[in-house]
Amino acid sequence: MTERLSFDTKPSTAVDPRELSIGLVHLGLGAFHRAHQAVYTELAAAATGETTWGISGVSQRSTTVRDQLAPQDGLYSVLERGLGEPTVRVIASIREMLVAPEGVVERIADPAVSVVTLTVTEKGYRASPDGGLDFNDEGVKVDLASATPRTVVGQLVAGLAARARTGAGPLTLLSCDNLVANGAVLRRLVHEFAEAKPSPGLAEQLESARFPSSMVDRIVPATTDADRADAERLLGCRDEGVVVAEPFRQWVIENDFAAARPAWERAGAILTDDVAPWERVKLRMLNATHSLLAYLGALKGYATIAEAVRDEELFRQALDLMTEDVVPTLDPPADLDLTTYGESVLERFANPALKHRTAQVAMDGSVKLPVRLLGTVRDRLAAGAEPRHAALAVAAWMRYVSTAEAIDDPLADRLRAAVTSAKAGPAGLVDALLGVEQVFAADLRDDTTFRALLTTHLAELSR
Ligand code: NAI
Ligand code: CS2
Repeated sequence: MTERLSFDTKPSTAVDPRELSIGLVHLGLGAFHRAHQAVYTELAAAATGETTWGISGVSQRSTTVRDQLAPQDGLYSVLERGLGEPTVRVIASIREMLVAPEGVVERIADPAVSVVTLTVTEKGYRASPDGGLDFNDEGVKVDLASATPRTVVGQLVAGLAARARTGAGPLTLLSCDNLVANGAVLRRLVHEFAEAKPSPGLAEQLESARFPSSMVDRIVPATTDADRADAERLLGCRDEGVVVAEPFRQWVIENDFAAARPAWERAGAILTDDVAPWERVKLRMLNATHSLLAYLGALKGYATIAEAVRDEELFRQALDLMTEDVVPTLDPPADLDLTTYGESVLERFANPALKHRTAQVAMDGSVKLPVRLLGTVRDRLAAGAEPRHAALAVAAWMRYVSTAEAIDDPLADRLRAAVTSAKAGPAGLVDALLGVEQVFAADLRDDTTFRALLTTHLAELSR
């Protein structure tokens, strides 16, 4: 039996985990956090010598990650897969693993904690289509009446209320999810929940809280057994918590904090007053193209993004989406060349070592499409142009959900019902899915140009 990664295996880490105290809480202890923010936090601590930025990581829905890391003293590795041989780095910045709701509110209320970061997936925010809190969400309804919140927004508000009671000081809540204006989204949801569940001092606590936006980028596929085997070979011991990532990483953070934070810029993060240009480029150029390749690739039988982008027709369609539909809607940060950026995105997608599954990128389309594709559609229609390539990506999603055996999506039942009730033919299916109001607001549902583009593409895809 191979020895497990732990303090006893004396791995070399950038910081000494035994010296770290907890100063951060992360909600959504998934693969991406471990390959991105936790890495930046560790490298920043190594650069500054600060020992107060240990992370309390919170899993929201399962004990898996805690079960993986607890026997390893919280240690895990990042298996970096680029064009050469894979490399592995052990990360020590996660010093506590919680499983919600146990201990979460108490840790958020800890006066030593000054920042909460989140990667709880787009669906974890329980927002309604207009961006407000979905008060019809079962979890939200329960939490408004419960002393033990199980939703992310409920946990955050309970933590803020506890800080108000104990005078634990101001808090920064930093979303690291792929959402447009993720800081403003989170701020609105937290405020609306707090207004519906007031408590003494909470309003003042909220006034002192900050909700900076951030753009995050690193391709982190779900870990496989083959990844664990490679990590074991490179580490010389077993790491059940290994995460896989490409070499590229980027983090652009709005410089708006309520109190102290790790010196993430010392690890290469960019602190700026305006994240929006960075975020718009990334969500519309990278994530939209990712979705196009995921749906068209899956429909053509490709299991991975790398296989899909090596298909000449799909490569062309990805390039056309970026250059013809997306670029005209962008106002990029100074000195960011969009042609070079687009080429780099396709090169990253083509990395054969990552084995990023089309099915993983294709999941949760009902919450991803509005974020990464429908803004481009709206902007091009408003400019009097036909968003042919963005419409192709949406049509491919429609074909995908109407032919998939199982739909991995928070709206799976609603989508299945729409598909089942659709009138015959491409136009019938387009109308049925355009009628899913959580995805398509009335302006797009009723747009004849968009509907015609979708119908033409869907007819082609259905041949
Ligand atoms: P993951 O599946 O490894 O982790 C997802 C985390 O979100 C888990 O901790 C899970 O408990 C939590 N979660 C899921 N549904 C939830 C819900 N309804 N309420 C509360 N918590 C919920 O996924 P991964 O790879 O860590 O990605 C998470 C998010 O990070 C993505 O959705 C995206 O927003 C962002 N991201 C991911 C990248 C990647 O390549 N994986 C890259 C850039 C951003
Ligand atoms: C992907 C993203 O799963 C998906 O939807 O498009 O997780 C993508 O890998 C990241 O945003 C890259 O930074």
